[in-house]
Amino acid sequence: MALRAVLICSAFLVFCNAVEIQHLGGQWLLKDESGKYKDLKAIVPGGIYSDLMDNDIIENIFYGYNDDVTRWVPRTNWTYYTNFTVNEELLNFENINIVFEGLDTFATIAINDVVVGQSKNMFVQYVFNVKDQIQAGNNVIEVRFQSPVEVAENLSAEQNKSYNIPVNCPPSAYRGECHVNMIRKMQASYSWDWGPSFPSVGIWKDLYIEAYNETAVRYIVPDVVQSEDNSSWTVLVDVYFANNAKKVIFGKIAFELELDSETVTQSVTVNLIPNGLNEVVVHNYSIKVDSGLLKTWWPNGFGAQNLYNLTVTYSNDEETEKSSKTVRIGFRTIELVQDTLDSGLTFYFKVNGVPIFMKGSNEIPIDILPERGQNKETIRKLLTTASDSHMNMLRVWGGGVYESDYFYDLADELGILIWQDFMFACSLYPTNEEYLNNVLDEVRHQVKRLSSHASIALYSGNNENEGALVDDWYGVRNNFTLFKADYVKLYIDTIMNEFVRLTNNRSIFVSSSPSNGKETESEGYVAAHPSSTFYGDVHYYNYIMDSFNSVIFPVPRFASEYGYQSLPSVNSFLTVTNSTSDLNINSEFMDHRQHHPVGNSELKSLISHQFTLPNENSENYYKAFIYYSQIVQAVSIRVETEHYRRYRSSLNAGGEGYTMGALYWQLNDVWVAPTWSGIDHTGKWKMLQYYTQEFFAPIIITGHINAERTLETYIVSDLLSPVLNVTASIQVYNWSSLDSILEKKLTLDLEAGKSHLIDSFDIDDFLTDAKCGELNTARYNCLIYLTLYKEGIRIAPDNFVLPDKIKSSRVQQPKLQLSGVTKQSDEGIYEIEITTDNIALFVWLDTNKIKGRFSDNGLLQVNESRKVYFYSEEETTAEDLQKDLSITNLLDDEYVTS
Ligand code: BMA
Repeated sequence: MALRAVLICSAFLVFCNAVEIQHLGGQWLLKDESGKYKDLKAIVPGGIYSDLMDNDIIENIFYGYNDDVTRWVPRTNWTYYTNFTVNEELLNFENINIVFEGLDTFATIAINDVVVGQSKNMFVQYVFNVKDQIQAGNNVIEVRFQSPVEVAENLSAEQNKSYNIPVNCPPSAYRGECHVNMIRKMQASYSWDWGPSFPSVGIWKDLYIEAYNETAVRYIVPDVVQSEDNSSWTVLVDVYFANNAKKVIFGKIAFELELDSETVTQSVTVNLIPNGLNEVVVHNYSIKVDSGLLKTWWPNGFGAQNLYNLTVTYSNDEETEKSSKTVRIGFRTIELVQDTLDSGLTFYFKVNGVPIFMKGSNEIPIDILPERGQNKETIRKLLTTASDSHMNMLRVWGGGVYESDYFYDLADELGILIWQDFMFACSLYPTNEEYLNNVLDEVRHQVKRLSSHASIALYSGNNENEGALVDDWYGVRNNFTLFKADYVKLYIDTIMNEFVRLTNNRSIFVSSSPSNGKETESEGYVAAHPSSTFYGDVHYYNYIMDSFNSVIFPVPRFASEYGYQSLPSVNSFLTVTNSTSDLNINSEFMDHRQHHPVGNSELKSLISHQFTLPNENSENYYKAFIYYSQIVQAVSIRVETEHYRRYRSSLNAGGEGYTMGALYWQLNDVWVAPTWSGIDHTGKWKMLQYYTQEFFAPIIITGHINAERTLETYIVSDLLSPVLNVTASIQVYNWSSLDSILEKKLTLDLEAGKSHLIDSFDIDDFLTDAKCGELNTARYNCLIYLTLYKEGIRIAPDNFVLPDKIKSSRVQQPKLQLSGVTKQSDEGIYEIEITTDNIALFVWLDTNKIKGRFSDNGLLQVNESRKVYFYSEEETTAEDLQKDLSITNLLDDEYVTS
């Protein structure tokens, strides 16, 4: 165990200048209640599954059917224990606490066999006074966890004495545990439609002893406000302090704000006593700074992410004790604009006064095991992928966890705005006093912890719970009044009111996602149609209709969720099974991993709209299915996202439009399985993630065929300035040739932040004129290809429109080749040349062993030669890479076997 004191206050020192912190993490021991397991090695912070895997008591839980095999783990009561020593000096402090940054979830903490505290919420920071229990020399600490599965069952039985609160158990396809809505723990840890059931227990974040005489700075909650004439900013700071035994804190607080070339320093003398909520706080301390001393913070793609340190230091009257904390702040304004339209209200974000279209995705927990969700490398990889893919917003979805400080720090640095849900999802929830007080503790800790981050744009009360109530997902219509009252009690009276008390900022809180925003409020917080396209945000899923056809998609103000499933690649699956027969969509294994009820048959039906699947008995069926599933996902989300982007500047005849956000479902994965993710659990990009880089590009050229068979071509620019004199080209290719047969060129100016309809014409007439064939068959023979250039430089990704379904189109088999691999740089970049003798569709490059990713993938190749780059994550050579590479396309023999 690491015994580290930050600064030891010694009796020999005149000035004891720090609160003493003694970390208790490191090597601990673990036992179960029955005595079967004892003195197992455990790592703290950590969690039960990681420790049991390390001790070889369970196998890799992510492999095979091990989620089923390990169901006993969370049904057992586990105890973590260790010894630690403290020195005499520490005991001299007037206040000695043990602080747990995260306990998952139901723990009783004993020091030297005396119970010092209990926990019941994994999202709360627990501080227990241990002054009377701790002794000089050796101490024993035990953290005794109760089975969360049993606690949830007991709480549900208790609740049922008054009335039942669904969801009780998840659908059987989830293979999960019941009653997670009774407890404050990662809701998805009991299973989800994309994830396994691993209800962990453990000390999942840091723990330490802290000792001080007066106080310690706990939280800094700044609010950054710009003056009306933009000439200055005021930072209004709330500082929260640790309580002390005397209940009075005297001293001085110094504020230090490090700007570009100078540091603003101010201080105030305080005399504080806890308020009625047992908080010690200095409210609204104001620091005014001239705008010339700093640069504003911008979201990714709009400017730099300038961040500044704000340090708050407490010192007691005699200056013998000090406690400091630093947060990084950004100077930016964020407004959620809900202005009146003829029908409904707008719903968009203005950052620094500029309307910004939000492009991004929904983040599910970094890992299903919360301790592994702290892994900085995983977080960095995920968030840099998001920023490299032009994302400017991620939604931290309400069934997971409030992520780590590192996650939000990186979001600040990368300019990724965060839509932060409170952790309630797809269920009804209790509202008894104990439960609500528990939620209040959570809101207080999390809002104070997160609010300094420049990236946080919006908080939402829950995921889909308003919709679930109104659309009666759980069959409670007869009790609607009761559950509506409960809904308001939890999300409005408790969460929202506390949020507003802490932040004084009602405007960045919506009660649910989806919701109708202000309209929901005026309907008493449970609107008649929470998914209305005229207000707020919308979640939209359609697994029935042909998803390559944009006319099926709604026209909302803001699309905060939409998605399609696909399967991870063959190699990713082979990390969790060694049998390729398991990879067949009809296998028992695939059924086990597919948690979305009827998901596999929906996948088949979505694929069959566009493709003819190979014979189910052919040996390559599983490969074809995996590949087709990724194409369908990538193209569908491209079509849907471009549809939303096209609507940023216009309304349709029904008054729908001014769409200002597209966050697809879902960014990442927690196991290898059929899910909605763009990045699989091994970190490998599916075709979708490659497409994301293109459909979220700052400028896109995009076309679609509407219900009247009119081809409409648009250019959408998110840029803050106009782009003059660009050349758009609409070309027609016959499927049988690399030479375009018609080209229509348009020269135009692009306005800033606007979607422009640049041309529209009857697609069948156009293709007939291009000599693709007779009026009623021309669409099978040709393809539309779109490019956008300025002064000879491509300024938007090339794009295409399919005039008909792929299975009806006369796509020809190309001779596709990997013609060469050359090393480009010592940073592991390799250039790959691909040649073809005909148009090649969905060209997919893959490596067998070497880890890395390509610059582009899933390509439509209309040129004889094309260059793609490989960014290797490991040492290799051009020769080895060439041997390891594979290339495939839609009409590869592997996929056309019958
Ligand atoms: C949404 C989400 C999740 C779910 C996803 C896919 O509704 O909020 O609950 O995983 O759909 O079904």
